[in-house]
Amino acid sequence: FDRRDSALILAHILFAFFALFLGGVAGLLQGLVRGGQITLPAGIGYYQLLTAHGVLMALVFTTYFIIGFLYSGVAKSLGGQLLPVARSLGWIGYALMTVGVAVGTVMILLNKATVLYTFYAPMMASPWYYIALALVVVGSWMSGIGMFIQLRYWKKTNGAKLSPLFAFMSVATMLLWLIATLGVAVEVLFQLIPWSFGWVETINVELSRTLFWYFGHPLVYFWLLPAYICWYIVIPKIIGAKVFSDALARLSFIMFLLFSIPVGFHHQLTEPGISPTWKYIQVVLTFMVVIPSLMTAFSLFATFETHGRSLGAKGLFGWLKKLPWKDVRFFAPFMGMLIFIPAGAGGIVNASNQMNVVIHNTLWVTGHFHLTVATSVALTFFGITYWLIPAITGRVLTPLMHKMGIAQTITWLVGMFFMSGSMHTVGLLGSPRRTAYTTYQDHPDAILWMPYHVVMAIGGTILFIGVIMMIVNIVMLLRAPKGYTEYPLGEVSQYAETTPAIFERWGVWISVVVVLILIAYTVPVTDMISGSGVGSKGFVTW
Ligand code: HAS
Repeated sequence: FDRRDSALILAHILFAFFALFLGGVAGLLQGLVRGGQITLPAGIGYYQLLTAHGVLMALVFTTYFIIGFLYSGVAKSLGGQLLPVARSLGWIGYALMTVGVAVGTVMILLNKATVLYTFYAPMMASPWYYIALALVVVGSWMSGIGMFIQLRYWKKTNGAKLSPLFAFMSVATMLLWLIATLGVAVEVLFQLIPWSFGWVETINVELSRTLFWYFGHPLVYFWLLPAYICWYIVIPKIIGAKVFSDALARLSFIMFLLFSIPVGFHHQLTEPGISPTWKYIQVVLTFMVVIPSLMTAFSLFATFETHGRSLGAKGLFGWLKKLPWKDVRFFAPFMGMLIFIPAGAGGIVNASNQMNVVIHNTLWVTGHFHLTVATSVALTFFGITYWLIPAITGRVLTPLMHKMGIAQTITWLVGMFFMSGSMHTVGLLGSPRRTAYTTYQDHPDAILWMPYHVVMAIGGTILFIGVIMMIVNIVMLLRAPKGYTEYPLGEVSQYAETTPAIFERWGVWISVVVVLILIAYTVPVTDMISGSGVGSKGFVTW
């Protein structure tokens, strides 16, 4: 790696883990409060900590890590180093995001932005908090544009050649992010900022939630797709196999681009301000977005099985024995995959209208996203870190680091088993999410929930130990002996079909996604703006 590229990538990765540490402290404390184990000193509020935890973990850790990781793959696969303009855009993006994160965190610490990570109106934060969010979004756009420019240049110099898979996937991920963030940008710029400055007196709550979830669901795929890049391209190389199918991998990313955006209403199924017809349409599209994950599962099983059989594995699951269990680069992401099976099944429960009524706003949902983003995605990101840091800093990944990484992964899994397991269970018993410690005047139901909340706090404490272990591991990676670590990029199997050229026609896919968004949102949003929708007929809309 060019030293200037390494600096840009490392700056993103280290900032991501700094946020993980701060978010971990907030998470530990709020978990202990909710479990009734501690009371907070100095006027610090439960919801304030919950906001800090959600923002730092779900928004800051992920976004910095993803941009750093994607920049590394784009540099590696498109010419070996970044174009000066792409690198400069990366740094401009980093600076804007970091100013935004600093201002936003100060606002949360001052208790002027205690609005949780979804910042739903009519809860109001300081306008500076919303401006900070806008800076983070604009900063991330700069980095996305940097990656697009790098790919464009590569295409120009390489003619009709198929772009490298990593670059294709990175561009699809950043494109998804760009289209998705337009929704939250409109919400922040045209609704939240004017309202919080007092320039307008009222805010259309239903519209603001809709714009948020237009962004909020593709957001979860913005977290997931970089993990899929690792599963599709990096894992085959680490286990000594080939990428099962380039075409299948690209198709699944295109499907994410198409179907992850027009589905936000599945977060709003219980809201009376949207007609059932539009909810139904978006739920159908939600089930469409499950398909690329099923394709991914199929592709991964195919990779593992064909590779295992080529090494002589027998029986239905004999291939499991042929996997490199002692290699943390494999172990951590693989555990992420394994957990994604129940996590994804939980998502399908959520998306099913009748079952959503049971789980909505309960701790089940918190359990769901701690399995998806905080386990499948986070463990994959941790697994990437073990080779990425030494690869860009010219150091070796020592056998001791493999052991420490595996110990960290197991700690994480144990903590999450207790925490997310009890969240799912107590959610089904009706315990609401986003609620500080209360026994509801000793109501028998609430008393029944208490032991689960204590287990959640125990799981959260184990996870905090996992965060500390990860930070220690990073310090050790930075101090490892000088040497070489491979940047593992898999090659496509010789048996795979050739990839159709249409997969690279970005104009076609962007047009289709625009049409789908217009179909899914035009009528309900027009209703919300004009006040002629179901919400205007006497229902409360928040
Ligand atoms: Fe979700 C709520 C539906 C996936 C994150 N989700 C949330 C929230 C978050 C979140 C953060 O429909 C809370 C938002 C808030 O604060 O209110 N989700 C889904 C569906 C999927 C899904 C249908 N979610 C995710 C992912 C996330 C994430 C991924 C983060 C990264 N979710 C919902 C719904 C709600 C929701 C509703 C709203 C609930 C409410 O009412 O509030 C699907 O994409 C899932 C598809 C996944 C699969 C699994 C495929 C399995 C694979 C692994 C293969 C394993 C191998 C290893 C090969 C079908 C690819 C094998 C090894 C062996 C040894 C066997």
